[in-house]
Amino acid sequence: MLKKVNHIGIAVRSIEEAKRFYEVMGLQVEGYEVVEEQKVKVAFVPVGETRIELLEPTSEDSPVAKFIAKRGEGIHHIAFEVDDIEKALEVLKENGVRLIDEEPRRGAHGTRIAFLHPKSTNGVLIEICQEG
Ligand code: CMX
Repeated sequence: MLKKVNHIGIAVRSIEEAKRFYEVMGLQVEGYEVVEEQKVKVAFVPVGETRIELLEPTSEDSPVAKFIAKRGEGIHHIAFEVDDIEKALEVLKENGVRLIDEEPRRGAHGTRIAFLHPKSTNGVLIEICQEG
């Protein structure tokens, strides 16, 4: 069902400040996009066949701002890529995994995404995503 880790989301106060570290490591920060409905600005840092996704809140009531206020900057979620997100959600639900999103929503760069509840996933926010 899962193809690969599509990206690892890291909550940061400022992408502009955070990106220096990745550039020092020889990586390129690209793909800036504001996902308005989730109140986040994202940027991608490709590395091998996966990516780091930097997440910066666009307002104080952004879920990512709340995450940073509660826990500080750090790993926010891990996104697994699937071919068929509806099927993946169906299988997860059938097997008792609690879903935050029953239906896929829009993610960055034309992806369709859904979050699983951290209570079902050992405290880690897991995203399921489908490209295109
Ligand atoms: N890590 C661990 N636990 C988390 C968490 C995180 N990053 N985010 C939320 N939780 C926990 C909460 O503490 C809460 O726990 P309790 O029920 O024990 O209080 C529970 O999960 C539910 O959280 P919530 O905020 O009450 O639930 P919502 O339905 O309001 O929102 C979520 C959940 C994950 C969608 C939201 O918090 C969030 O992070 N939204 C931003 C998502 C994002 O990163 N979007 C950009 C994606 C772009 C892309 O990848 O393409």
